Amino acid sequence: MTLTEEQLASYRNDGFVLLENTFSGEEIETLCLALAEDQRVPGPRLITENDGVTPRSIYASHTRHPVFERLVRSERLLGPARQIADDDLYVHQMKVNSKQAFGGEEWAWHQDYIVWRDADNMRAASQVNVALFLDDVTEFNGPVIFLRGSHRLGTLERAASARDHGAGHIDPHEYALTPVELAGLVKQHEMVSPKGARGGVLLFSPQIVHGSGTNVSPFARRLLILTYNPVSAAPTPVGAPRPEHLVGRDHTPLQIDRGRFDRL
Ligand code: 6CS
Ligand code: FE
Repeated sequence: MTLTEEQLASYRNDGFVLLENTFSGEEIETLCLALAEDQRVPGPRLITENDGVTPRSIYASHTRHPVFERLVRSERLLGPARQIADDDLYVHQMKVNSKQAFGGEEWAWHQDYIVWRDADNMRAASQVNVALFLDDVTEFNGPVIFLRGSHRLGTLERAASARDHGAGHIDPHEYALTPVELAGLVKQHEMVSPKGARGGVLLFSPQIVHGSGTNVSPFARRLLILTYNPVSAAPTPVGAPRPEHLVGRDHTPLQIDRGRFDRL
């Protein structure tokens, strides 16, 4: 799996690129079974919706389940990320954001890097986000919306109060852009939501402005998001680091795995 010059140019210019039909339906089934098992065990890594029970996010499944441990090394995810970063990578963070049918809640407009900078002392926006569609993504089930090219604006600073966070997962609403900011940004950066069948892979910049709406459709939208970071750019925490399920501590360079996930 090698990105073409056009795909690399899209990532650099737009801040994202979609690679359709990268994993088969059987492979996605395998991953979803593993996800269901992992989600059954409660713990701080499992974030719920406001009802307190419905899964919203689960972090670091690759540290608990062999299928995900292999997935983060998959040539189809790690390969393109290494091409973009041009460096050895480790997993900074892995999560599955599950937007349930009939009510999976929104993710406020935000950039990712500023959160890791403030919470984890990440010194550069050198990460590559690699998202895998575990469900078909349509205009109906709350797709991620990007502001095309907004990663080139760099870090959009937030008010100091936004940094007043605890030691856990930080929901984007704590770092949300204001309506006035958004209204200004969309004049230069059009809204676009990459959609496609389950098994698609979406690479996106840690600096791109993104958000997503409520899922009012009868179809779930589970999105696995891996954040790779160059080994040479691993952060050194100031004070107590956040828990390991949020900030990967294993900085060993990942080796490519060319295997598939349909036969275990
Ligand atoms: O707490 C975190 O690390 C997560 N929070 C946000 C808003 N973005 C990055 C990351 O997934
Ligand atoms: Fe995000």
